[in-house]
Amino acid sequence: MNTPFDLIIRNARCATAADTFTADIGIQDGIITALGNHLKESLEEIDAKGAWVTPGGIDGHCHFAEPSKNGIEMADNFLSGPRSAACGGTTTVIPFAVQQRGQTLRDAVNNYHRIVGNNSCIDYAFHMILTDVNEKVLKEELPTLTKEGYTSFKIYMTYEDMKLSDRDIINTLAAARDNGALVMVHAENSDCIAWLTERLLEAGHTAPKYHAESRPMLVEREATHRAITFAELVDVPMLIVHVSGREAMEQIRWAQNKGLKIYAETCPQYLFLSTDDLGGEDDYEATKCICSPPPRDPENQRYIWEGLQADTFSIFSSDHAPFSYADPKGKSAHGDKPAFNKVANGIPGVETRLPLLFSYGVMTGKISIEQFVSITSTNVAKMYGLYPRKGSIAIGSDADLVIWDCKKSQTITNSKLHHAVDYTPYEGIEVDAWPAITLSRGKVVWQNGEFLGTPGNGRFLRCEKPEPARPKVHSTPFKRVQPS
Ligand code: DUC
Ligand code: ZN
Ligand code: ZN
Repeated sequence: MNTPFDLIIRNARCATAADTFTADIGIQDGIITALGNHLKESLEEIDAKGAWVTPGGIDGHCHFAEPSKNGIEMADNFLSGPRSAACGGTTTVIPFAVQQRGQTLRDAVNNYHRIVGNNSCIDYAFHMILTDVNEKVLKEELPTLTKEGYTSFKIYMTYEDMKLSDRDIINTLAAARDNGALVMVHAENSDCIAWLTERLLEAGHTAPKYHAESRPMLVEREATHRAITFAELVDVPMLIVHVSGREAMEQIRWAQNKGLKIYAETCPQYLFLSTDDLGGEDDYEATKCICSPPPRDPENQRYIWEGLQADTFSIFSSDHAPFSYADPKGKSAHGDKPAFNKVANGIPGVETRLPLLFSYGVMTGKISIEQFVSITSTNVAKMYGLYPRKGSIAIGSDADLVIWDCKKSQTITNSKLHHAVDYTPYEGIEVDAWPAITLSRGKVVWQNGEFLGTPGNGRFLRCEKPEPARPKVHSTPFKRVQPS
């Protein structure tokens, strides 16, 4: 006999970006085909017993297996990265196909598809990183690739081998506008960083803590404002990625209040790590927390929370950039006491992103569960043209779902994670929520602490044109955050 469903999740306390409701979720062929009470007949059932069920997380900013540079290699490939994501409740990842200077975008994208191979256990799309925006790239390749489903392009304002000139940024924004693509900006002032780095090294300051001194908030604030100015000039929406603190947020709010479509992303490291984690004078193990922009002070952490509460940030991503600590191709590529400017930039976090935010955001009442769903899934799907296939609990959406266990506390420790990195910067932090079950298109990929996914089951997603919701306009001035 044909049953209407392959799977029913019963008694689900569903949370979407808009509301919460209790329902049975009927799934067929990997798609949600019914929401209702007392659904009948299914091949399989899972009783959620009133636990929260959210759309699977979409990590709109993570790096896996980017081609090696200067002998440095990422620890995670497309087996371990998506596996780790799934174990932490993420069901779609959007890593970056990087264009090397002199390379065509087509070559970069084909190369990255080869690297992914048939390995991902969850669905994935690509952003592209643009480093060489010649006429052919902007006039021919970007338009063609946008039509093929690569609709978001990251650009850098720093790093010698990646950064674009102001003129190139303006040209790129204009090409994005003409093709309905989205530009994601890494906003830090390159020359200020170079000038500060030179002086710190001359003074013999090489320890990881000087990484933060070489990239103070003002370098991010200036570049953020400059990028916003270019977007206003060209009249195009833009996303500022990995925003780390108040001064950059102020620029973003200023732009949003002017009615500009400036979107912002923040990441767990700006809530859960601080300059203290970059260690003392001779603490080289603190390379584990070197990322850019760097973690800031506790006051900035509080502003980032405030920005999440006030919807200044549309999305919350991991910026998972996996370099092992003890690996001669990772953080230790320049020995065990590397100068801060030689350390591979980035930290892992694809698996811990959702449990950290659920525990310290939703369970403490700092943000609502609807906000949690928005910034970790729904808004990400809208930002990158994957909505409503992804990012919702709705009839017709893919059955990418997380059933949450909020009943037991656990301590984050690297040995329990599923990435290939030899550490987590969040070691020792207690969390009160973790996915009990993660489903990717109706198939269980994580349950009872066990990875059950199948490499190769993940599909490549062609993104439609981005359609982010308008940023919120703040009628009240920036709220002063009190020290806690
Ligand atoms: N920017 C990123 O987005 N990720 C890792 C390092 C960096 O600078
Ligand atoms: Zn960046
Ligand atoms: Zn990144």
